[in-house]
Amino acid sequence: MGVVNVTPDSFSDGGRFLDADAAVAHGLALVAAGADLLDVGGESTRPGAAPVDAVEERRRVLPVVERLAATAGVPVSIDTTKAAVASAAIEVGATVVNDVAAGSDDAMFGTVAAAGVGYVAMHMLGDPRSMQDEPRYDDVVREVGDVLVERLEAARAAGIADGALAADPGIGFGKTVAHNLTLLAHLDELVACVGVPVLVGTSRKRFLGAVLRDAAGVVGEPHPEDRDDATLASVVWALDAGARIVRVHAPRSAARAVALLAAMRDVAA
Ligand code: PMM
Repeated sequence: MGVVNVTPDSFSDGGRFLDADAAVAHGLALVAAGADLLDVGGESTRPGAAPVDAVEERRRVLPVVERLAATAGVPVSIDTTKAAVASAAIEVGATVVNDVAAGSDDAMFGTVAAAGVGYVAMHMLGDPRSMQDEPRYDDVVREVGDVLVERLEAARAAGIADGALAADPGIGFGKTVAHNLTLLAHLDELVACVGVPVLVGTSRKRFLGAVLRDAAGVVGEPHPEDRDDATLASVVWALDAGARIVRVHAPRSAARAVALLAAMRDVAA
């Protein structure tokens, strides 16, 4: 899954693709680099980010979703927590809703069920304004798994087909560096627990910078765009643990890792 952020303030690429033409060109470049799915978002979820209203979010994303859905040749997902934005994006061609709030908008599950599109439920502790204020868990793997199972059950009860669902532990969303590493270390358990395809988004995130800060040959914390090699290591780990979708800013190396793992699995089978 390649990331197309149409936002002024995303942590890694904020402001670069705010113009629709630039966002569409970027989406097409991600497909050329190997993305099988494009995720278009119009509201930054970086820690402390200010919320965006539905009118502004639709203004940002709809032209991009419409043009990519018509021309990219891969499915387009809409990264939104708002049913009104999801519904408008579906009308112009989105076939997956990527919801980092996992149905906190009461109308979300009904909207997705009525449209018959795919749905990703992601775990977040709190909301982007407060999620990094000392997040606490007794057992992060079990608690994230329990919330996801409950959200998936609610989604099914609202009429979303089982085959349309995916789940995501929400790396960086209300988690410390240790929580993120623990979730990845035990990702195989989460995969077994949720029973639907798992999506993982580690790309360029701060926990990678925090780990690299102390690593050999690195001076200081690398900037987001200098975290792609660490992203690749986490992507390979996640895929090997059973993740089915990886959400990345630079899909070329991830697509090659997918191909290599598939070849090795064929031989191992
Ligand atoms: N991360 C971000 C945004 N949306 N969606 C899912 N399902 N999983 C994620 O980990 C995720 C997401 C934040 O990254 P960005 O600001 O670079 O898009």
